Amino acid sequence: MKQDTGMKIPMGVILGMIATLVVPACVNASDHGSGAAEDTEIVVETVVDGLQRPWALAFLPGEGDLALVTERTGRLNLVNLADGSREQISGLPAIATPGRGGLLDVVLHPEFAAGEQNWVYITYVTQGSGGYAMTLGRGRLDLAGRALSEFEELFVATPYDSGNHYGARMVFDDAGYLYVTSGDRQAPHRLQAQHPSQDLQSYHGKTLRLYADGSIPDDNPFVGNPDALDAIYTYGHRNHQGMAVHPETGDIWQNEHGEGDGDEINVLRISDGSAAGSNYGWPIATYGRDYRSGAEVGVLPPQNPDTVDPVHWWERGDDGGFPPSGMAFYMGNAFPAWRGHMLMGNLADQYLARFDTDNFGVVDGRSQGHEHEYRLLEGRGWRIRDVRVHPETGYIYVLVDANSAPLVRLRPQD
Ligand SMILES: [Ca+2]
Repeated sequence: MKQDTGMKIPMGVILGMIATLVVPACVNASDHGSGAAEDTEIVVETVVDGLQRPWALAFLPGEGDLALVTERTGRLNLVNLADGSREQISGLPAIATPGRGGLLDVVLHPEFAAGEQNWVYITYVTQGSGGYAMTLGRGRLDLAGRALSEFEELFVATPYDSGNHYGARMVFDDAGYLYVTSGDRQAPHRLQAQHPSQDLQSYHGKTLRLYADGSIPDDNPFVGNPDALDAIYTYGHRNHQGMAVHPETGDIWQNEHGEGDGDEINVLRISDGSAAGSNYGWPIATYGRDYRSGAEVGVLPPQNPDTVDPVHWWERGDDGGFPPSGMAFYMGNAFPAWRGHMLMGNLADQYLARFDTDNFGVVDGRSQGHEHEYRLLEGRGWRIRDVRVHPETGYIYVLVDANSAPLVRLRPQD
C-alpha cells in the first residue's frame, strides 16, 4: 500500500475506493439438500473496509447514495455508497462497550424521507447500577453538520445486568409502531418459569412495542395489567438479533439464537393481532439443548399449547444450527428470481443465506425447508452481521463482523 501520497484529506474524512474483489462466473447454490443451482451472476464489491465491528446499516433517502453504518465500538458513520468515502456523525450519547455491547442497530423514522421527521433511532448499551442495559434513543440528523441534534434517550431495557444477549434490533411496522428486541442477558435456562424471559416484570427476553416518540401505545397487550410491564408486546425470547417486516403480510419475522442448536425463526402475527401478549417459549418450550450436557432445556414447543412454536428451527446435527444475525426480505429488481425470499446472515458458519420461506413448515415434528437454503459468500471467512436491500437499486449490502471489516455490495453482473 502506498504511504504518504501527499494528498490533502479533509478532517474526519476517510477516502474510500470501491474495490471489485471477485467476479465469480457463477455462484452455485449450496450442495446442502436439493437446492437448484443458481444461474445469477453476482458481482461482490467492497464499498468500505476497516470498519470496527460494524453492526447495522440504514439507507438515507434523498440526494446522493448515502447510508448510516454503526460500529459496535461506538461510531456512527455516514457512508457514501457511490465512492466509499465515510465520515463520522457526532452528537451521540455516552455508549458503554462491554462484551458484545456498544452501538448496535440504526433505523430511520418511517416519514424521514418527507423531511419533517428527520429522526435517526439507535440502540446502544448504557451502564447503570448492577451492569449494563440495552437502550433506545433518537436524534435529528443534521446532514450538513454531520451530526445528530436534540438527542433523547427513549427507553432503557432494565434491569441492568452483566450478561450479553442484548437483542437490540428495531423495525417500524406499516402502521408506524416501533418494535425493539431485548435479549435475555444470558440468564441461565435452569431458571425455567422464573427465567427473566418469562417474567413480565422484566424487559429481558421481550419484544417491546412503542410509539415513535418512545411512549407506550394504549393498545399494548399488558396495558391495564398491574403484574406486567406495559411496553412488552411478546415474551419468551432468548437473543433475537434479526427482525424484518414481511413485505406481503406485514407480519414481523424474527430470528433467534438458540442454545445448543435451537436456533429459530419466529413470526409475530401482527396482521391479525394474534402475536400480542404471546409467549415464544424460551426457556420452558424450546428445541434448545444444554450446551454442555446436551440435555433438553424445556419441553418441545408443540408440547406446550400456551407457547408459539417457531415456523422454522435448526436441530442438533443439522450442520450445527444457524447462528443468525441480520434479516431482510428481498423485494428488489436486481435479482428478480429472489423476490419474496428471506436473506439472513450466518455468523459462525460464515455465509449469507437466502431462503424460500414458502417451504418452511413442520411435517411430522420436523422442521422443513432446509433444502431450500441457498448459500452466498461462502469460503471468504466472513461472519455476516447484517444484510439490507437497497430500496432503489435492489443491490444487497452486507456487513461483516470483524475488528477490521468490510461493507460489501452484491449486484448482478452488468
Ligand atoms: Ca421460541
